Amino acid sequence: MRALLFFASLGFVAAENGLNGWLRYASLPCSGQCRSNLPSSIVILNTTETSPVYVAGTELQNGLKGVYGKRVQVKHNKCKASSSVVVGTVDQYREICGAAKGVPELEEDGFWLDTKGKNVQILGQNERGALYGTFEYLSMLAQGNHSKVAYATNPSAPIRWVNQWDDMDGRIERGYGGPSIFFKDGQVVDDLTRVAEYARLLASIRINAVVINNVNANATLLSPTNLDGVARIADVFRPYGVQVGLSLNFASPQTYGGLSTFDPLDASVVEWWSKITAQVYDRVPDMAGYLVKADSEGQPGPQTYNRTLADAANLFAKEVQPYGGIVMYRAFVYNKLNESIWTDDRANAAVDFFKDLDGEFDDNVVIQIKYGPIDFQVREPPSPLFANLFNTSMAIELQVTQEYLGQQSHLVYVAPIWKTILDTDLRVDHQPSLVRDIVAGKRFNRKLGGSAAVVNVGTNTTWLGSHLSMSNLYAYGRLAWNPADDAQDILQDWIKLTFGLDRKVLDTITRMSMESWPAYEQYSGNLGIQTLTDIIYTHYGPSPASQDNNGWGQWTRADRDSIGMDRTVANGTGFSGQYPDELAAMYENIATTPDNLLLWFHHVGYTHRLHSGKTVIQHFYDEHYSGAETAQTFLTQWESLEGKIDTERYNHMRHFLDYQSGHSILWRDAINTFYHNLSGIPDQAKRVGHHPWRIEAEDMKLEGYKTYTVSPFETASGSVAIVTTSNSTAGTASTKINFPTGTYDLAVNYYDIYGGQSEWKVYLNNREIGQWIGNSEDTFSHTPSIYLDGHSAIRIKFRGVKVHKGDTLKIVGMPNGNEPAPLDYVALLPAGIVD
Ligand code: GCW
Repeated sequence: MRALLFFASLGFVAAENGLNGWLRYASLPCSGQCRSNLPSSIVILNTTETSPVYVAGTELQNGLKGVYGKRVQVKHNKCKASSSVVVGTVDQYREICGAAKGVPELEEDGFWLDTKGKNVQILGQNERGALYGTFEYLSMLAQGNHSKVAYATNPSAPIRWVNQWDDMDGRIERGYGGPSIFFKDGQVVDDLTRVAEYARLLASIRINAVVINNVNANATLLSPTNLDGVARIADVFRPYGVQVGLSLNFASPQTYGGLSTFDPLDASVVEWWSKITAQVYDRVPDMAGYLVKADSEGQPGPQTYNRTLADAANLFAKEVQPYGGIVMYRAFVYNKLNESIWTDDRANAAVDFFKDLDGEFDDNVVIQIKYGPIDFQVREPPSPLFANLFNTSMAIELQVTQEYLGQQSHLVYVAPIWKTILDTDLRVDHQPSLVRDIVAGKRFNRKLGGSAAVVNVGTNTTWLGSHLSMSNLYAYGRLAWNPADDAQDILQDWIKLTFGLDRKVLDTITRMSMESWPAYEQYSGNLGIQTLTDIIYTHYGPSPASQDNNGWGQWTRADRDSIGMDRTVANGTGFSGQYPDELAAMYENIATTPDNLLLWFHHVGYTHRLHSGKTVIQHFYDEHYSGAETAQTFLTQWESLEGKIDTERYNHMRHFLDYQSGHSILWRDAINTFYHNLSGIPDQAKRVGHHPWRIEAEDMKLEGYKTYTVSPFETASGSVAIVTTSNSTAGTASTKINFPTGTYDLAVNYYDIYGGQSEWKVYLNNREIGQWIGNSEDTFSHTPSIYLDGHSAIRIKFRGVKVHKGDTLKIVGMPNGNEPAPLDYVALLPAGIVD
């Protein structure tokens, strides 16, 4: 008996690999009233196995069995008097069961959920809605919520899409969860099991379409064999109510079709696209539409022929229109610029390119606009294009994949960023004009509108690369349906579904997640300066200098005295004037610009005083310390959940959060060192450049190791690291410890580069106290680097090491492949010190 109880109490922490995401249907206790509330049969009003309503029945059966251990029969097309759950469309219900009393008029994809009556009623406006309602009901049950409710809910907007940036070779651009679930070696994969599982996750958050290939599109997707593959993919998504869309390469008629031109107004080009479109719809009659990135970042477009972006969009719009398809045309169009021209500004591009075309797009064209004017940065104001198109449909583009936000190796709950954008009132014509109402089509009376998020799930069982990053996908779906929802409420539903109902688990993950974006902003780029990452290479670790002196236009214009983009009308790029009057006036003036966007809009001296009273430079220093300090607590907060979360997911996240705690220190030091060096202004708190508990590797006694000057310099402590002198024999770095006798955490900063897996061992007086392998390219999600830099820098920690003054510390590094066992420094940290 005791043994049984023991196992029963452990039941909820059985190992899990993340594959089921938030749809785990983990077992919950249920007796008495709870049991009698459970339906004893499921009535499904459609017998076609590939229909969403049928799928809903199977899902309900699995859910009731998983959560409450109750096996329930599915009955088709037989309305029962009581104690059943009925799923179908309102029309099916009327036809088979009679009047649908009390059910209000529903909008497309909307549903009615009633748990008050004798039967639970889940009725959709269409089949998709019925499936959404089923997932809603199951979400309640899985959260132990048995309340009696009766309500209808409708989507805020018809477009609730996801984009995948999957390449035909199976790689995913900016994907951190492994290779594609769709493509491999130029073709659609045979086994679509993971596609079905993705479809299920998407349906549960009410996503109605997925664009399966990269916007940097490869025309070979249009080959007959690959279109057959697309048809197979669409067949897998269809039962879940998810339509498939395709990204197009604008030059396809020429590069793939063999025509001499891809001019959108040329008759042969139009005809070519007609044929292709017919071939697509022949195989996928409900294809959602096309997504087009053109004239951007090297992608071909209409500008080659001096045609407008509207000419291009309308070409496709006319092709898909007879089939009911739409064209998502991306506003991410910009040219390379010259930084020495003070008035040049990439942020201006979208409005410059699109404003004058307002009203020229066909009705089934939707302009897909990234939330900010640059590119998914840690802080941006909303794109002013939202306030400049009145006769054109729009959708907001968000990014679930954390390209500029730690690439899933850092915990960053992104929904609060999206909320700051969606909830901004742009005051068009001095009237309330929330971004969320504009993109939903409500503000300017557009039928189409909504959102698209770049998701980039891969074949990893965590989908995105890390378990906690799945909150971002879940939140995206919830906000696409109702952008007025609260980011923390959404998060908490996700936590309960993903990790169970334990109060401490809920409170802890809530706190960590809600603190995560603010902390990341603090250590990666504050005051609106953007994510100070390496924009030329991996977009991951720190490299503030990479922003400037190139044509990409993500400039900071930092010099020794001052920093920031002057985007004023009076003296700068004029960007602030792209907003409606009230916002334009606010951003034009330093005094009324919020501190968190100061350097986005203004170029100021490092000693300029913020509203907070601090100087810009001191604010930088302080924020970086504060953000990194918060990131240390993510690890300890998570560790407080040991035993409350299954071992597999617990260990995985512990590994990631441990890494983040170290990498946040790297960020802190790199950014602070960089601006300290540039400005020459000391940190009032004397932290920057002072590391009393560190021993630099280059100061140790080296055998088989040599010094190496790291670039960018700020990504090594003291700008120098050490590497082995040969790529096949071990190097040794040793030193006598001069710190007081005591117990320390020993931190070692090293570099783990792509192309080798070195091994390091640490000894204290010849006693081994720890070892590790440079295999982070296999164990973490972010893009690896082949250099010693801010991406490859890692900190590993050995806790509670007893040290006597005068002990000898020795690190032996065995190089492997291209990786010369690099070391930066060692820190001996007394309790409570983060150096
Ligand atoms: O920021 C850039 C990304 C590119 C991406 C592009 C886009 C798909 O770094 O990888 O290309 O945005 O959104 O088109």
